[in-house]
Amino acid sequence: MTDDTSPRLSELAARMAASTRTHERAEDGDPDAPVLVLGAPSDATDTLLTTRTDRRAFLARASALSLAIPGIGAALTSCSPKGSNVRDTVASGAPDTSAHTAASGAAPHHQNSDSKLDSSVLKQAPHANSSATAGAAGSASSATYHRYDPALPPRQGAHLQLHWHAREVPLRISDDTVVAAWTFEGDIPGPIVHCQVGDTVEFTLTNDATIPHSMDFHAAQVNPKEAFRSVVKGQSHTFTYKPKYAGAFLYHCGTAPVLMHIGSGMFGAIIVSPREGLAPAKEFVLVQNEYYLADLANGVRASDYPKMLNMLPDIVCFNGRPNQYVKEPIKVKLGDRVRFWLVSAGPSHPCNFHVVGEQFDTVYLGSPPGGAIRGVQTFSVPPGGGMIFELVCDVAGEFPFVNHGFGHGQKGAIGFLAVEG
Ligand SMILES: [Cu+2]
Repeated sequence: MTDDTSPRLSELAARMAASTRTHERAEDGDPDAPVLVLGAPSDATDTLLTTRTDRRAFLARASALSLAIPGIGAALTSCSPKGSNVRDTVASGAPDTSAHTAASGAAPHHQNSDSKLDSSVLKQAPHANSSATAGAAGSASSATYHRYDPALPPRQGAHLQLHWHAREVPLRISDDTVVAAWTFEGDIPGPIVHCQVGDTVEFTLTNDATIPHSMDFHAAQVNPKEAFRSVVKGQSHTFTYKPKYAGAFLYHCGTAPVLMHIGSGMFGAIIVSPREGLAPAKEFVLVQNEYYLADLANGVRASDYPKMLNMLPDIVCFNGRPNQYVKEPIKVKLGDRVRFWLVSAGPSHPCNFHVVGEQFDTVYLGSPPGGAIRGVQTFSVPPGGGMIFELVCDVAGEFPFVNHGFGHGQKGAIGFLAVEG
């Protein structure tokens, strides 16, 4: 949903980024060398990311950018798992597709992308220079658009066993845009998870991608160094938790730089219903995110890390596709109670949620059914947060739901709630 005739914020952002960056050519040298540093402009290096090779090198090493994000590296430095609820595979060959792939007798082999250990893995990897861009470009033309179903799926049992794969895919998010996506399970957002307070969530991540990835569930209370550790290509990692509070929670890849991993598509929602239940309603899940995209190359637009740092997105949208619920509205009946479980994935901006022509009779800031506030016009959900918005459709019509920060609404964070009489 882009307008090619008007000035693009992305171009302005790219110019700003170009004026504030210098690069050190790392593709033939030490993979530990920074590929992005802030400093004085340099004519010789401004073109460094303009070729396919350089973009691939940039993306392949994006996970080694801890130099650009102090603190994150330390937070995610690997350690040996000792918790009884965590286990890993250690095989470094083909991806293990088994849901239970612990190899308890072997030596642990854990990596984080920002650690020296992970850098050495990247150095040894046979496809260390490949990336989402390279993998996605080959089949970009065959990427077909599909609407992301916003309906809250039924609760998936008291003991969820989820085995997901981190994958790099070309993903068509609109008629004219295919992004080089880093994903959970091949889509943006990843699958919607629905459980109840006290259920057991047993989660396994297998990494099919070249660079390390990980999983951070905001619904969990666990030791992040163990549960949320990075997983290198071909390995699997399992952890288990029981959600303590009800709510709409973000999950995301936590591998450094987290900005790059969330910004490239590795996020989604886990909905935790309260044991006591809520009023009957038509229930939908909306996850807002931003895209920061490089220029078109080989049919796809890769993620643009300098743009992410500048926080000027090209697209802001619900459930991964700009304006998708304008094209195909969310339909309900007159008299229905509608419940939106809304999560802001960011990576950097909130969702100021509003329904034009309506008011929320109930908004839960967290842990429904307690703590409800009434008669709300707009409420801001911070990046990394989730809230629940309810309204009763007592008037027929087509009601736009928007990010009322209209710069972001204009970039795609808008849809229609069609109330049919
Ligand atoms: Cu990741």
